Amino acid sequence: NSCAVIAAPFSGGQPKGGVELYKSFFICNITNNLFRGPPRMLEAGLLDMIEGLDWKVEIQHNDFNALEKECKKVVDTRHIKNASFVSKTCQTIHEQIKKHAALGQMILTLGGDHSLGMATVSGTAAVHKNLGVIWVDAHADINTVDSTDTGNLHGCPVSFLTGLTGQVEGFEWLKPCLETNKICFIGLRDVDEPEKKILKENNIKAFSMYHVDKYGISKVVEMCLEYLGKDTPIHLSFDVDALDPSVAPSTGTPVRGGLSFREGHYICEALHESGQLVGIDIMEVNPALALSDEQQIQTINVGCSLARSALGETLL
Ligand code: DIR
Ligand code: MN
Ligand code: MN
Ligand code: MN
Repeated sequence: NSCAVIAAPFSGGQPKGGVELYKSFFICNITNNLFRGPPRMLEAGLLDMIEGLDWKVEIQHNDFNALEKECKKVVDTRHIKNASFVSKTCQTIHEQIKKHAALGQMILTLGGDHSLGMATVSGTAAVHKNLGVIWVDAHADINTVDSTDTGNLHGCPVSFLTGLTGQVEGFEWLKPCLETNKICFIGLRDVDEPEKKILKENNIKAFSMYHVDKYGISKVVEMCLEYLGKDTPIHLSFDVDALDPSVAPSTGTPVRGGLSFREGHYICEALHESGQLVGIDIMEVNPALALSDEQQIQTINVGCSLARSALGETLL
């Protein structure tokens, strides 16, 4: 069993810096001291933990600073922010993922903001035919370039993947790769009006927090698996803002009333157990937004433990 870890330090899909500080993932089994520790602590964290779960680990580092400077010169397409930077970054990550997935490797991408979902899902979809996606998020991230109010592309990846937004200038490399009946949402509670319309009109499977409360998380995951099909490869795209802010405070757009620590981990454990997982994203961990060291460590740790659960860590 081999796992490619794609480190994607990228924040161009939304306005808040810090989400590109992916290195925190590698120094995560931590105390305060360790977090502030020297670079040799790098890779002492999550990668070792994953190896401990019997994966052969291959790490793909990325640095988008030069690309960012280059893209700053490009004028934005209409009101869409950083379109060029987002597109070029996503194309790079897409190619990396396609390469690793083609080798039969499990893909774990550490964001970075959720505009990277364009890259991760399209990357695994290029290799795994008939891919299904479980998108765990407070938000539906399905705004089109016409419906987006903020112009932030982390609110749009699903409309790009499904082709609902149509071909966008500068994103020619990204072709629709996901049918609208091959995605399930879990955890929604902050969905824009146009997004609600898009979800309804396209009959997209979505379990909001209301449904999590109503059915319980195990039933919700079971319904997702049934809906997508028992033999379909599955990509889990987990935005940590799906978790309640008391569980994952250090993220760009926290929304109250989210998944508990266990509900979040249950999703990951159950999907691992299904044997259908081919890709995992842990997105929107932003160490820079914490109000305290404790919040920062808590959020980084929860990102790491979600990843471990999806990679097979069990409680017994
Ligand atoms: C909002 C917020 N729907 C937007 N989206 C967020 O900007 O399109 N996604 N926060 O994570
Ligand atoms: Mn998201
Ligand atoms: Mn979100
Ligand atoms: Mn987001």
